[in-house]
Amino acid sequence: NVNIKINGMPLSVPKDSTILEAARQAGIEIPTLCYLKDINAIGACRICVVDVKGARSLVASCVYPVNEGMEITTNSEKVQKARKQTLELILSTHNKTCLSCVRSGSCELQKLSNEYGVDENHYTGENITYPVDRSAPHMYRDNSKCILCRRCVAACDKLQSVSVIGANERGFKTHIGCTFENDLADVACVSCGQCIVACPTGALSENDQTAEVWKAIADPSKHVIVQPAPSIRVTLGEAFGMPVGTNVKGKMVAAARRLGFDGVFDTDFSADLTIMEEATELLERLNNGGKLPLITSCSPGWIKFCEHNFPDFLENLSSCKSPQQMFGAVAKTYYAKKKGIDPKDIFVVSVMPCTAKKFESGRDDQSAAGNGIPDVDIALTTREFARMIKRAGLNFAELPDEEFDAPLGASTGAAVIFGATGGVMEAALRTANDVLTGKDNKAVDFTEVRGTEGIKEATYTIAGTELKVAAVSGLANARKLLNDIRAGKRSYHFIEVMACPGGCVNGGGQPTQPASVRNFVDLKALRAKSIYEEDKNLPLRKSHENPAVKALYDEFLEKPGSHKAHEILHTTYVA
Ligand code: HC1
Ligand code: SF4
Repeated sequence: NVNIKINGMPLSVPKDSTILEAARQAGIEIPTLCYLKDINAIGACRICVVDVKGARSLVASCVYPVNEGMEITTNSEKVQKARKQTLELILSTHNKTCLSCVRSGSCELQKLSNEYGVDENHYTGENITYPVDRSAPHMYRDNSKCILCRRCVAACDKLQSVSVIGANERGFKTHIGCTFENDLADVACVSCGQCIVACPTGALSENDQTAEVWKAIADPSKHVIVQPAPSIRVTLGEAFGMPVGTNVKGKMVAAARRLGFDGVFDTDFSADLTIMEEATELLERLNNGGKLPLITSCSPGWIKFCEHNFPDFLENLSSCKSPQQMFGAVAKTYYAKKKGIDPKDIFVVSVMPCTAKKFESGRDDQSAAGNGIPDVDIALTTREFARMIKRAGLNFAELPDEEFDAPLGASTGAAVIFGATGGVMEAALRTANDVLTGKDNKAVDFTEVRGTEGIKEATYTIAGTELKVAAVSGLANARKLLNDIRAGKRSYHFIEVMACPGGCVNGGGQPTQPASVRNFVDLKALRAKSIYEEDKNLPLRKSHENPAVKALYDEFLEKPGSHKAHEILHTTYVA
C-alpha cells in the first residue's frame, strides 16, 4: 500500500491504484466520460482531471497511478473550471434534444451538465450534420449525440474482437463510423449491442419497436402473448432503480399482465425444450460419430459471428433454434391448435437482454407455422419493456408478485441458469447425466462451468463416457478458443458460446449502468449470482422434469429429436 492524501484526508490505498480508484475508496466519485475499466483507458475526455501537488498541469485520474506521499485535490476551483469548460465544449456540438432523448435520465453527459451547471453557450460556430445510420435491424447510430469517448469502439474491439466501428477522419471532422463510411448493415457487425450499453449518451440505441407492440395489444383480432428471457427477471428491476441483481420475477409477470398481454409465458419453458433437443443431439453425435464438438446455438450474435468468421465451424453448430425461436414456434403450432386460434392471429412478443434477438427473429427458416408467419413477431430489449411499463404508469416496485400462465410458463432451474455463461452447458449436463446413467441423479451442480471467466473448461466422465466441455463468453474469447481448436491446441466434445461477456445477464439489451457503476461493480457477477440463487431454490432443476415440456412431447412432438421436432424446432445456417 501507499499513503496519500485526497482533499487533505490521509488515505492508504493499494499501490497500483489509479487516482480514480483511490478516490472511490475515499467515497469520492470523480466523474468520467471515456474511461471504462479494462476496456477503455485512454485518458482522452479530460473530465476526470484532478490537481496533483507538484504536477505541472491537471492530470487524468483514470490513468494516473498513485504514489507514496501524493497529495490530490479532486474539487479545487481550477478542477471545477476545467471540467465545466470541457463540458461546454462537448455541448457546443451536441444535439441537445434531451426532453425526449432515449437516454434522458440515464445519460452520463446530462447528469454532469446538470451537476456543473452548464447552461451557457460559450462556444458556437460550425457544426457538422451526420445522417443517422438506421441501416441495421437492431440499432441506430446518431452522431449528433456522440461525444467521441470511443467506449463503443473499445467494446466492439476489445470485448468482441469484431472491430467494425472506429474513429473516421481527424480533428474537427472526427466521427465514429464503420470503415470506408459503410452503413452498419453492410459490415460484419453481429448485432450484439455491447456498443450500446457502453455508450454514455443517446448516440447509440436499439431500434425501438414498442409502438408495434402497443398496436398489437390494441388490436382485438390479435392474441398477443409475451415471453421474457431467463435473465430479464434479474435485470429489469435496475430500470426502476433497484439494486443490481434484484430478482423481480413476480412483478415482471404482473407488469406484463397489466400491459394487456393475453398470455404471460416464459422463455424458460422453451429453454428447457432446447435442452431436450440439444442433449439428444449431443448424445446422438457422440454415439454415431457425428460432427464434434457440438456448439450451442442460442446466442444469435455468436451465430452471426461464426457465419462471418468461422464458416468452417458451421457444421459444429447445434441445429436447435434458440429458446426465443422455439417458444414462438411452439406458440404458433401446438398452442395455436390447443387454443383453436389461427397462427396468423397469434402475435408473439419476446423480452430479451439482447439486440441480436431482433435480427434473429427476422432470419430465414424461423417460421414453424409456414406461410411467412414468423415464430416471433417482435423482440424487445429489457430497456424497451421497461419503457412500456413506465408509459403505462405502472408503479413497478408496488406491483404484486404473480405467476406465469400455463402451459408455456412452466420451467425448471436448468432453464433459469441459461441467463449466465455456463448455464446452458450445465443444464445440458444435468439432462445428459440422467439419460446416460439411466437414473435420477440428486447431484445437479456442475460448478466448474460457472463463474464469470471468459473461458471455462471441464472434463466429466458420465457412465463411462468422457465429456470434455468448454463454456466461453465474449466474442474475443470465442475467437481465441476457436483459433486454438483450429490449430489443434484444444479439443472438446461440447462447447457453449455466448456472444456477450458473462452471457445474457450482461447482454447488449440490458438496462444501461453508468461508468461510475460499471467501473466498480461486476454487473455480470451480481446478476448471475441472483440467477443461481433462484435455481437453487426451485423444486425442479432438470429440463426433462418440466411437466409442460413432457406434455408437449406426449401430445404433439412425440419425442426429442423426432421428425416433427426437427421440422418445428431446428434450423440451418449460412456461410
Ligand atoms: Fe439468452 Fe436464451 S439464455 S440466449 O442466453 O438461450 O438473449 O436471457 O433468452 O433464446 O432461454 C438471451 C437470456 C435467452 C434464448 C434462453
Ligand atoms: Fe460491434 Fe456489437 Fe456494436 Fe455491432 S452491435 S458495432 S458487433 S459492439
